[in-house]
Amino acid sequence: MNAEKIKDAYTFARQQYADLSVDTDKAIQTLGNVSLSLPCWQGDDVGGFEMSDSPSGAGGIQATGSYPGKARTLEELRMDLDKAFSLIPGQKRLNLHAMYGDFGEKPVDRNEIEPEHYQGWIDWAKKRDIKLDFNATCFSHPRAESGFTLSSKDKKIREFWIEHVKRCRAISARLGQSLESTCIHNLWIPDGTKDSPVDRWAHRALLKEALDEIYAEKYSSSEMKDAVESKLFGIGSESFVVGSHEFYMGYALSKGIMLCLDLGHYHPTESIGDKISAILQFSEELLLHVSRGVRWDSDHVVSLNDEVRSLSEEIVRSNVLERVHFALDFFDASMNRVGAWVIGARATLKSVLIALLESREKLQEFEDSGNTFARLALLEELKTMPFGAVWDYFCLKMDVPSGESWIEEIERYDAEVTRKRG
Ligand code: RNT
Ligand code: ZN
Repeated sequence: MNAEKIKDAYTFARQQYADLSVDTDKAIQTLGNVSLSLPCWQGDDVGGFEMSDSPSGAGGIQATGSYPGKARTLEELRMDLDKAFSLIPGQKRLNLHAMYGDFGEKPVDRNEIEPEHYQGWIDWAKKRDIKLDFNATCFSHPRAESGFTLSSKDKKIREFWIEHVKRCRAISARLGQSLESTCIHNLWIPDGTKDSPVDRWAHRALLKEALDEIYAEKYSSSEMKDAVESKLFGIGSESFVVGSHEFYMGYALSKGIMLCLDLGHYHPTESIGDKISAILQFSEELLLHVSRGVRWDSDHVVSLNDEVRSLSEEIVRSNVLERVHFALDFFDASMNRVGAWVIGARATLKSVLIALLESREKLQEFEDSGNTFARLALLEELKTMPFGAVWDYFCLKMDVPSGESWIEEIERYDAEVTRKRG
């Protein structure tokens, strides 16, 4: 579609929304300030660039599929990210994992990483006005093989991982300081067991103790903020996960740090949207891992489904857009990896836009007067309003392709770049 047609369609849509007292210009402006943190690990199947051959798979972190062309080096990963970012509207953030440092030719173990190993990322990000977030990597490592890291009964193993996470927090502070944007450090550990243990208590007590040691060091919130991510189960940790939702909810609230809710980490019928207005009564901020759970996999590429829509609706309706941090979390090795980033990011942003285009005043009126029929009827009508025209206009304004025109850009990149990697 050419620019003129996009503008015409937008003019028409703007009027339709205005009739319902919705200001589309304002929605677009708000959407332009939303930033999503893109998962670097989607670019190479959660491989990382360490010089050692580490086992993968702990806690369900295993990408499946063999689509050709994954990034094999830092340079290739950055190049792929440049391509993805060029097709995603809005503010740019990248979520790094510790194993993606620039380690040169020698092995650097997880308890030896330094801020210097991420200087290349800082330089790269600065040039592009991209902000960075960070994650400790407590999996795909011989010392995670037992299924326990921070909650291991082996003191040496525990200390090794405590040291790693402490360093990750210091690195996060450096990233935030250098790029003048608070870096969110998220902690997810794979700890758990396949079968039911008789001693859940000891592992949780050990995890609590380890976390206390890790978070004892304070950093300025303008440099970094902490989040902890729970999980219901993983492959190989079906019966017991040490860092469960209750565990981390208690921990985060008692320490004043953020909870991270991953959409794939709950019971399938549990609504993550519903949790927003509950948790944020007690916590200042929240980190989200926008993902798509399918059966036992919690990390399919995000699509604009009911879960994601209700999540964004609840965030907008609760008026907490500024207190919520969106990160995407998925890894799919069965399709073009760069395209997967773009699909997930555009889907998430669309969900926010749809929520911003809700006819809030009218719905509230109906609800307050007990008119549940009219509330449901209007919600149903809103579903077929022309939000696509608003989205296309937003993309045009942000100078990224609208509609489906970006698909061929990915196909071209696939043929000309990634497929040639062999
Ligand atoms: C795992 C968690 C975690 C990871 C990333 C790679 O179940 O969701 O967030 O996906 O850290
Ligand atoms: Zn996650």
